[in-house]
Amino acid sequence: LPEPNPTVLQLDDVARLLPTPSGESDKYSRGVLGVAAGSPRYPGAAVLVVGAAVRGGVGAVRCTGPAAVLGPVLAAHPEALATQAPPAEAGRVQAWVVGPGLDTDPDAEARFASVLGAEVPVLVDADGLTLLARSAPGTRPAPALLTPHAGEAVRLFAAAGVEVTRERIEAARLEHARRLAALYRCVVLLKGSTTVIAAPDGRARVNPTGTPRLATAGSGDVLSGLAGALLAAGLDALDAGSVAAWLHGLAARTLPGPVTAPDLVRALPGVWADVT
Ligand code: NPW
Ligand code: AMP
Ligand code: MG
Repeated sequence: LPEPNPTVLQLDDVARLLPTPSGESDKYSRGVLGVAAGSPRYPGAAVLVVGAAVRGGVGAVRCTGPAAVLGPVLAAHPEALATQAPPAEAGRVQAWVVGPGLDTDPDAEARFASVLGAEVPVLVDADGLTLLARSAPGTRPAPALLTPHAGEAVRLFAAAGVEVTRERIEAARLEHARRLAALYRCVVLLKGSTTVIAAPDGRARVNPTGTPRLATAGSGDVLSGLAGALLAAGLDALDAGSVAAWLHGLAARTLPGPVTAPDLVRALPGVWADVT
C-alpha cells in the first residue's frame, strides 16, 4: 500500500490540540509528568526538561533522580515534585520522559528499566535512546515516542540489524523516520534540519517552524520536556511530538540573537499565548 503523504503542520492544528483546563480541572486531572533525566554528570539536562515540562500544560511534574540532580532542579523550579525513589515507586503519573542527561552507567540502566516497566506512555530521548539501542526492538516494553537526532537514529537502526549512515538518514529524513517507527512500533520524531514525526501506521507530519538557531546544547532536552508534558496532558504521541516541535521552533524564532536552551524555556509561555 502506498504510504499517505506527510502533512505539513498548520497553526490551526496546533491551536486545536493545545491542552486547555476547564472549570472542573484540578492539578491531577490536567496530567502529571514523570521525569527520569539528569545524572551527576549532566544535572543541567534535568533542569531543562523540568523547565519545559512545567510550561507544557500539565498540572504537575514529578522529577526522580539522585540528590545531585534534584538540588539544581528544585533551585530552578521549586514547583517540581522531587523524589529519590526509583521511578516505579515515584507515585502516579500519566506519562514519562526518560533519557536526557541520564548517562549510560548501571544506575542509568536501572532508572531506565524502571520507567519502561510503567503502564503509561513513555518518551525516550538522548541517553535513553543509547540504552534502548543496547537490545533489539521488541525485547523491552515499547515506548510511545522516540526523539532521536540522526546520530541517535543510526544506533537505533543498528540495534534492529539495519546498517545505515548518518548521511543517508539526513538525505531521506522522512523515509528513515517511517522505517524507525515501523521497526520500533512507536512514533518517531526525527530531529534536525527539518523535523519530521512519523507513526508506525504510516501517518507523518513535517514541522515548518524549525530553525538552525535551535542547534545549541540542551535544545533537544527542552523539546523532550515539552513533548512529555503534552503526552501527560492526554495528547497521543503523534500529536504531542508535532505540537512540541512547532512550539519549540517558534520559541527560537521569537528570541533575538543567539538562542540558549534556558531562553527557549522562558519563551514558551509567550509562544503558547501567540498560538491560542
Ligand atoms: P559526530 O560525533 O558528530 O559524528 P551522543 P549528545 C551524533 C546530554 N546533554 N544530528 C554525533 O556524531 C544529552 O541529553 C546535556 C545528528 C555522535 O555520533 C545526552 O544525555 C546537557 N547527529 C548527552 O548529553 C546539554 C548528531 O550523535 C552522536 C547530532 C549526550 O548528548 C547537552 C553523539 O551522540 C546535551 O543535551 C545531531 N544534532 N548531535 C546539559 N546541559 O546537561 C550529535 N550527533 O554523544 O550520545 O549525544 O546529543 O551529545
Ligand atoms: P539535540 O541534538 O537533542 O540537542 O536537539 C537539537 C534540537 O535542535 C532539535 O530540536 C533539532 O531539531 C534542532 N536542530 C538542530 N540542528 C538544526 C538545524 N540545522 N535546523 C533546524 N533545527 C535544528
Ligand atoms: Mg539530545
